[in-house]
Order: sequence, then C-alpha cells, then structure tokens
Amino acid sequence: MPSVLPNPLIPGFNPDPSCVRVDDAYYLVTSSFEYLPGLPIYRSEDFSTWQHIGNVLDRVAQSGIADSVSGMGAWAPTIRYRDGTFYVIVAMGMSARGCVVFAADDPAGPWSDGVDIPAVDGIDPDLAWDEDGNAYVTYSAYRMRGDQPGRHDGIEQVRVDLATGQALEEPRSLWSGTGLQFPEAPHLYRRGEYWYLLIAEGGTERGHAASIARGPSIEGPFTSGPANPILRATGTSRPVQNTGHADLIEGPDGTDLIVALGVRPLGTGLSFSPLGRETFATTVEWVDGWPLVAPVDLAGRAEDFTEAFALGDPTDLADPGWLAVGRLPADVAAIEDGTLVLTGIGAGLDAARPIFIGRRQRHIDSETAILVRPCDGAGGLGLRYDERFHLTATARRGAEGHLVVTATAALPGIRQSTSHTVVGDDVELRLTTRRPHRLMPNDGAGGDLITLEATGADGATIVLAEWDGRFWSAETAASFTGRVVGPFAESGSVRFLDFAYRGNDAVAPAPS
Ligand code: 6LW
Repeated sequence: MPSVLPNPLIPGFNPDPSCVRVDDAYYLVTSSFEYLPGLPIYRSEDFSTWQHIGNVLDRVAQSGIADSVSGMGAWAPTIRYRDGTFYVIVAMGMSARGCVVFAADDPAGPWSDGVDIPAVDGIDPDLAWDEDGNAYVTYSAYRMRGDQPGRHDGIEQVRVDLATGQALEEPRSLWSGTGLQFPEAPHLYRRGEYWYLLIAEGGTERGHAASIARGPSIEGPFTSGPANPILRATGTSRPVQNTGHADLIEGPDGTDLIVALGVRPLGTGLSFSPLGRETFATTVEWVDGWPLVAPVDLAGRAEDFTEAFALGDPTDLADPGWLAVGRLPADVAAIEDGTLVLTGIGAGLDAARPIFIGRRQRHIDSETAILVRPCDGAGGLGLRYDERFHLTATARRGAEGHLVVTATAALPGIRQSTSHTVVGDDVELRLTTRRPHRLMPNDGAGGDLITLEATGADGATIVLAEWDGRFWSAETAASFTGRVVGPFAESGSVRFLDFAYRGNDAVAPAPS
C-alpha cells in the first residue's frame, strides 16, 4: 500500500462507495442515479490506481431507471462476494424497481437481470451472511412516498432467500444511530467475537459522518461505540468535507482502510464543490476493539490525466465511462461515416431525456475539447448537473462558410446567451475549469472559473463565456450527482469527432 493514499481515490461524480477484496484485487462500486450505464465497477490491485472495468446496469429494462427523474434512480449500492459470485445490492430511488440484488461471475459483467427484494422498504441496502450462511439485508428505513417528504425510521434488517428475493421473517429494527439526522448506509462486518454495524449519519451535506456499533450476533443487539462519530470532517477549513457513507476494507498490506464519500469545496466559509460527491479513502486503526479513523485528506495525485476518443468507432462509445440520461449512450448516439452523430429533438440539455452523452468531470482543473460539425443541425458541448443546471456551447450554420456559436448558461428561471461567428464548417469547442487562486479578484469566494472557447478553421480562438462555477456546484444545484461533460444535439443531425479530456488533480498551493 502506498504510504499516502491518493485522494480522491476515485475522482468525479462517484458517491456512496462500497468495496470488496477478492484474492489480490479490489472492486469498488458507486451510485449513478439517473444515468446509464449505471453502478460503475472500478478495479485495483494496489488500492491506488483504479480502472473502470464495467457497469452493473447496462440494460435499460434491467436497470429499472428508464423513467427516473434526476437525483433518483440507482442509489447507494453494496458490493460483496461469496462462493465464486459477486453481488451488488441496491435500492432504486422512486423507480420501476425497488431493492434489487444483481449477481455476476466476473465483476466486469455481464451482471444478472437481478432479483427483487420487495420486503425492503428503504434505501442503502447491505448484504451479509451469518456464520451459517443465512443472507441478511440491512437497510435504512427511509420511506419515500411520492412527492411527500420521506420518513427515516432507523436501520432495519431482514433475512432473505437470495434466489427468490423472498423475506424469511418480519423486518427487525436494529439501531437508530447516535441521534444525528438520517441514519443510513449500513454495512455489517464480522471481526473477532463481534458483529460491527457501520452507518452514515448527519445527512450527506456538511457534517456528514459515520458511526459504529457492535453486538454479539448479526441480528444484534447493537451497542454504540465509545467515540462516535468515528468519521466526520470537523471544521469547515478541512479540504475534504461531507465525509461519511463509508465501507471498511482490508488494505493490501493488511492494515484496515475505509472508503467514504466526500466533496472538495473551493473557498472558505460558504464554499462550493464543483464535482459533486467523490470517493475518498483513509486509514483505520483498531484500539480496544473499536476503529479509530484518520481524517480524510487530499493527497498528491499530481497526475496529468488525459483521455481521447476519435468518436468515429463504435468501440469508443463502448468505453464504460460514457453516460446518458435514462438510456444507454448507444441508444442516444449513432456512428456514421466515421463520426458520432446525435440527432436533436428540439430541446438541448433542458430535456428530461436530452440527446447528450457525457463523461464525469474528474478534476477541478480540467479541459474538455470536441470537434463539432453542425451540418443542418444545432449542437455542441455541454456540462450537465441536471435539466435545470447546465451550460452549453452550441454551433449552428450561419452565412456561407461560417458558423454561429452560442454560449448559454442555464439556471432555474435564468438564462443568458451570447453568440459569436467563427469561420469554417467545423469548430473546436473547449470547456476549461480552473480553481480560483489568482484568477478571480475575490479569491476564496469558492467558485471555479468556467471558460467556453471556440476555434474556427482559421485557427482563431474566441472566448465565448467566462462563468463563476459556483452556479454549477453540488451545493447550488442541491444535487446528489456531479458534473457530466460531453456532446449534445438540440436539433437536426450534428456530427462530432475528436473528444479529448485533460485534467490535473495536483493539490494547488495555498495562495500566498
Ligand atoms: C444515499 C444516502 C444518502 O442513498 O444520499 O444522504 C443518498 N445520504 O446514503 C444518495 O446518495
């Protein structure tokens, strides 16, 4: 194990991590909400470098989220392994399916159609087996009722038949946590003579936490630990906030680790997290039979990360990192004559099901570029939080040999557009994001700087817009997801080539 864990462990929109170790490899799954393919699986052997090897939800009917609204869909999965089979159990927020357990021989997929577990009336299910091999689903009894506010009834558990999904008993109440709001995200572990019940509390915003209890059996009774919460970002000046929703795992060198969600806010006081909730890790030490968790820190991932797709080849679209809203990227996009084609429906990223495919923005300092040939249509490069919070650069044909490129900032009830003309039939659109140090006059105000640029056939670059990234942050959008960036079409057929993303997670030096 590296002496310092790289953090974020899995950058970009990757909340609610759960991790399992099988032989010498780790497999980690995160939430994906309204996006497909859903429930990404990341693999690592050293716990430091992670590869996105596949997704659990890769069929629309299997996913149950075709009609999920933004922020609903695939919430908070747990990944576990037993007798040669990988399991991912998940609850679908307000979707066609409720609690489902999926199985696979190979975590890269394919995953099964899933078995529904109707007895689980709640979210964040965990899967564990007792000493006799009985399967238990432990979950947060958060009851969602249409558009009414949900009700939290603590942590519950039910023994199930995994083959049929049927409950083998009435659900029992296990623990309500330490009194913080929203007890959720339970995970159970057997260690020594005890069963440990780890949960999240405090809500997923500032003050989010993890707490632990232990008991003599998988069914409890559970007694709260002496030093709860065991994980919580204390003070708003810590670089990683909202740490909670955790899973325990043994690291490569035998020491224990915890994976947890967190955010990287910019600014002090009121601060804003451009990328949403990401996956972090930290170390755990056991003292007197209870875990002591080191605070989560940002730590040296000073990599220059690049990825590029020609976009004219179906294998480019098959990369597991492409996302679409409620549909698969291959059902939204077509490949024709060596280019990617998106055909608009008369609405851009305002649509509940936009003609858009995108990738997670993974770095606060990033650059995404794409070559756009609008043909008879209108489309370009977009950044999406959801259908209310997004921004776009849209190209359409203007006078002979020219294109009109429009930058649009979209927020609820507010829309601002500016247009420029560029030379040529193709235009390169570029979206860059920069942390604010030395770039904004009121450094510390908490936003990244988002710049949209266009470069025409004559090589001239026009700055289309420069916007304060606070508007497209997890806090402003009150979002469970994160930024997703990529090509979209508004109308007609729009062709795309040469998608490139570059980012760097170097921890910025403190402003002098
Ligand atoms: C997740 C729950 C939560 O199910 O947010 O606040 C939900 N915490 O644990 C979505 O990530």
